Amino acid sequence: MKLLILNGPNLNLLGVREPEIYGKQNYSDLCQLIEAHAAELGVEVEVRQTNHEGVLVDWIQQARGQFDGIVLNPAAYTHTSIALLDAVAAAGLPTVEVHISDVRRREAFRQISYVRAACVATITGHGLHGYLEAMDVLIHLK
Ligand code: CA2
Repeated sequence: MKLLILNGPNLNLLGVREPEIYGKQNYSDLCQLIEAHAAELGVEVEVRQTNHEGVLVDWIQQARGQFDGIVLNPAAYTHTSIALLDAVAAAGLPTVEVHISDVRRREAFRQISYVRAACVATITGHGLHGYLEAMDVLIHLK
């Protein structure tokens, strides 16, 4: 089994600013946590981050036939992007939406998630551990 972990804009800044919202661990720590969990689960994993919406769309399209599931933190594009919703729906791969912070307890504009409609689950507010929980969800689907 091979999982694709996708991160949207500004998540490369983890640990650099706003530790009260996103924690003190940085993006490299996140990658290491994911890779260690993948090794425990005995699955392959690829972790990517981009600041560009179209790049996320390209990666989701290309995942079909290459990966068995996607963990997606679209960051701010969660709240704006119908293109990502369409890409996830078209890819036909089980996709779990993850948010580090608890978006349900934040601003009104963060209450909308377009991509959620095409996802098999959403994990929000569990910090970096949410990515590991999302991987667990995907491996138990098969
Ligand atoms: O809680 C999450 O994971 C979010 O997807 C993070 C996004 C935010 O727009 C979503 O509403 C919720 C923001 C990612 C930016 O991350 C930063 C981390 C450290 C410093 C600055 C930004």
